[in-house]
Amino acid sequence: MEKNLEDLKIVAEQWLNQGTEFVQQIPPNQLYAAVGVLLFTILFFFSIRLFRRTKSNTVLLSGLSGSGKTVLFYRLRDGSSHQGSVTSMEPNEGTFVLHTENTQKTKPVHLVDVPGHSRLRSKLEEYLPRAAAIVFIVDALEFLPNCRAASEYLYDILTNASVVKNKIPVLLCCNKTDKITAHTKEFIRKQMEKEIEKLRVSRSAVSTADIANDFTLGIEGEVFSFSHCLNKVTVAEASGLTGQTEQVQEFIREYVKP
Ligand SMILES: Nc1nc2c(ncn2[C@@H]2O[C@H](COP(=O)(O)OP(=O)(O)OP(=O)(O)O)[C@@H](O)[C@H]2O)c(=O)[nH]1
Ligand SMILES: [Mg+2]
Repeated sequence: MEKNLEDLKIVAEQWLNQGTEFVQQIPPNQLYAAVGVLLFTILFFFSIRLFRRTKSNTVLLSGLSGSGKTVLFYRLRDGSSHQGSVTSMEPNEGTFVLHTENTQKTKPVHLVDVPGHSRLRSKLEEYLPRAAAIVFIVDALEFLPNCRAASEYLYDILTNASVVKNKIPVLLCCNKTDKITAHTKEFIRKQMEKEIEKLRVSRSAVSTADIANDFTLGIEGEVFSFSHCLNKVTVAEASGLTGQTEQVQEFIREYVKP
């Protein structure tokens, strides 16, 4: 046993000597280069890990005033049907695990309910650069009178520089589908595409003077469709009031991963 250990020691020493000799033979330049490459690779993998860890978990709830953002916010947080009804004057934010999740595996979501009042819209721009995803809420009951205003708001979001550059996914959420008079998501999608097409034509006519919209939308020469957007736009139905929020939760979970 002891002899074996001695032999092993001798072999190890021989290897060590051979190793040092080999290193001494290499020109110093090559040695520095090799060490440099090694360090660079290690740093590179570390930075990738760091980047992954700091991936945003911010999801924005936006949409016109009265579309149901605040009700949906509390529904996702607590599962309760907190009555909205008063217009929000401040963004409502919170970091929590969606109330239906089992808390062990899932990453908490930083949810921000941005007021829809036109004077408070600028708040949205502060949050857009950090957003991982946007839920754009539309009132499916009172849709037609609000169609133009909602489309304009969505147009501004879809042409915002950070939304386009970061390809932030957008969920077009048709809310209040608990009432039978609510319009279907297909109808809402088509109407909004038509309205955005009109906006696109009228705004490109004044494009050189218009600096508010950073990017042009859709494919030139083709009628606008959400599928032309660089970022993914999906359509869903929900009711914050009665708690049918599965599609919204599914969307959030897709973009806020542990
Ligand atoms: N039927 C029905 N009504 C809803 C639903 N969600 C919200 N509402 C009603 O719509 C109204 C506005 O809801 P809020 O959540 O306050 O709207 P908001 O989007 O936060 O509005 P602002 O804060 O002004 O931007 C309230 O009277 C709610 O009761 C829903 O799913 N179904
Ligand atoms: Mg509100």
